[in-house]
Amino acid sequence: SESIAPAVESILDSARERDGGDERLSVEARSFPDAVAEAEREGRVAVIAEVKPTSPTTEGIREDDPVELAREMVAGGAAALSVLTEPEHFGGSPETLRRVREAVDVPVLRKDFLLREDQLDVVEADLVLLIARFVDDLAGLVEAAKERGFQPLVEVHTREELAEAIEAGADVVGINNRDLGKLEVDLDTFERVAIEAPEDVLLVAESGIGSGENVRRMREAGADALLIGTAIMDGDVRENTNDF
Ligand code: IGP
Repeated sequence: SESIAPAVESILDSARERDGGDERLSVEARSFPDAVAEAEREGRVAVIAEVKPTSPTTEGIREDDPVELAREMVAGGAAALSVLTEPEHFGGSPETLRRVREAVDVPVLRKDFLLREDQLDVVEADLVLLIARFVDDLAGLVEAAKERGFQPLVEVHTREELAEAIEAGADVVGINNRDLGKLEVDLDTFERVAIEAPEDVLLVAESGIGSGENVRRMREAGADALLIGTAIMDGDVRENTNDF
């Protein structure tokens, strides 16, 4: 198989070690498709704003209070939030997600490297990220997520992975512009992969979006929603997530 960046290997090593929950969760998820439709009705681009204290491609740790940030993001027009729960490489935690979800009323995505069913049972969220490249039994994990009430957001980077995601029953697909092999961002990725997506799938453009030009480009290529971390965390567009 293709090579994976050492940083990502290290993330996966710790993800395999991470405990699951003892008890199967049952969540009442806030509807992501409804949140996207509402944004559209109100003439806003549906932005999933990400609370990401750090990452393997970020220098230093952002000290902002995640709950404060989350409130600002929603006040600024974010249709949904994404909260990192990976502790060792992204500075996240399940507790942060719990506090953020309590403080806002938009859908919240759990951003992590979930590999097993029991790892779904760690904290309630509305959406859970499942990365096609890393999950062995994707259809099984999609099903397990749905059984608990989560809306799975299946992340892909290639056309082959998109086909796998659809086959596995994904209704929401994130196309990651960042290659987890080289850790490089290329917005062509979304354009290349999105043309293969069935009409009824909700498409999220992920990573590397930091300008109005980038937003327009992803929208034109068929993005229903945009996942934006760095540009918002660095304050470029925090006050108004739609004002690039
Ligand atoms: C956000 P950016 O370039 O706006 O900060 O990207 C998001 O797409 C990125 O954080 C991400 C990610 C992931 C993080 C995409 N897929 C999987 C951790 C795990």
